[in-house]
Amino acid sequence: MVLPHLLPLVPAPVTATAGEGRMPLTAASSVSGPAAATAQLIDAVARRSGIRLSSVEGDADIALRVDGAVANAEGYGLTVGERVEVVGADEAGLFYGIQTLLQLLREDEDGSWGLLRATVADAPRFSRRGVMLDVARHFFGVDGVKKFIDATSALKFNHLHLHLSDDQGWRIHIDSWPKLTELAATTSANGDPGGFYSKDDYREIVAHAASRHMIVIPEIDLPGHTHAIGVAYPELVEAPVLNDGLISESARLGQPLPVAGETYIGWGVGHSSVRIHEERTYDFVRDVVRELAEMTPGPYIHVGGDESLGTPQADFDLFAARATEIVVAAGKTPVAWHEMGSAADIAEGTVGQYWGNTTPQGTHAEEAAQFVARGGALIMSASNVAYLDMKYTPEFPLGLDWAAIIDVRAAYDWEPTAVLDVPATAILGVETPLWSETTRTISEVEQLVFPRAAAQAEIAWSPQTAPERTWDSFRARLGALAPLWKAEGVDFHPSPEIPWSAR
Ligand code: TNX
Repeated sequence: MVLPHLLPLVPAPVTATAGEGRMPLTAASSVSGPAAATAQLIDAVARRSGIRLSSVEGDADIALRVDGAVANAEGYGLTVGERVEVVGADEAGLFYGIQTLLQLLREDEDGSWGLLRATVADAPRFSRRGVMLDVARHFFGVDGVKKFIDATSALKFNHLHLHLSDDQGWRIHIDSWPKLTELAATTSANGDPGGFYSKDDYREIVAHAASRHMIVIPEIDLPGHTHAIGVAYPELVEAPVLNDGLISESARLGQPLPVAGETYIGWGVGHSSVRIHEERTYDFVRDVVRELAEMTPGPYIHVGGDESLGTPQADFDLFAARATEIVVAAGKTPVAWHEMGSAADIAEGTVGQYWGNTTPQGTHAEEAAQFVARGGALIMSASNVAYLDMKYTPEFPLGLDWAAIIDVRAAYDWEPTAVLDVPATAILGVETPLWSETTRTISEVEQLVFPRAAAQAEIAWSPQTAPERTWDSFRARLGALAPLWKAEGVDFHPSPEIPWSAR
């Protein structure tokens, strides 16, 4: 279905009115405004169209500016008439206005370029619009992560959660515990090559994210998902607990079982735990959190807490209280997967990340509610809709299927405030995670992430009641992103649910 007057914008803006025709864009077109924003626009237009806009002072065809009088944080106004004006409420707002402008840039049948005439006023529904990249199961280098930042920030995501450690590898250099990256970073899941970020690498990622208005949230997964720590420092980690599920799943997949002190390359979960009653464990956590805090300008440090099946509940409770307190003492806000809500004494203000089903199972909803009761809030990552590592179809070559098969429509069709029985104000927003058991390259990551991340971007950004918040509208608008992704070399999955456009 073609909707002629539908502006091809994802996520849908608060208000957008299409004007008549296009404003031509040529090599003679000029742009003025703040240096960073101007340079980003010029480069993106050049990558897409080959046209290199000239940067001028004063009167320009495209005027970019920041004006504090525009009300909403991260908001912007945009008009394309005879000229273009993009006004951000702040620098982030200007950046998002530019992303919208780039979606209005279209190629004509004769190969000429123009900007669709439009008037847009926009601001986000949720201040938290996150993506997660698991760099532990498979490692992705700095350039790959930067590309991931570019493509997700273009959809107006503003947080990047990096899952920096898991059973299969430790991915960030820590000066006070150097064997982590010396001994526990060389391999990935399936025995694939590993890797790690030096502190400079990490700072480079943080700076690149900041230039795209994304806050990095580093995660060290504790007290479970810690087998790799024991490869480097055996005294910190208990012997693996081999539960029946792990044994049968490993046999089914033909994967080895974890062996204490040896690199683990399978996909099993729930077998590892740090030693809860050794003070040295807390020296370790304190040092790691301190070093992470020093190089992380964002306010959060994520301490994991998921699937600690090998940690007795009383020990888990004790650990959760101490680990979240250590983060607070380092001057940061702790974030944890929702299971940490099973512990009575998590630090006040800890943010929970809900990864259960949209119909909560077992004790998941209670655990999530505990964060709110302790003065914290929640990030919604419902696994049966927002997990980017689930397959699109049962036959899709990449991804897992334990939470659901998630086609684009299923990814689009959920409401983050309707999952848990907590006040709507306790929901900070959405995070959509990519776990990397099956993805070895950024290109494979992109096939799972795009287009479904665009569905989560719209859920997180667009007003719930906007007229364009329908599947029919979304799929038509989404299809128009194909030429943008092609220009940026994003290896999106051309799902047959979507009418992909050529230009
Ligand atoms: C569950 S979701 C996990 C991860 C796996 C993922 C695979 C969560 C907090 N833990 O350890 O990678 O499933 O989909």
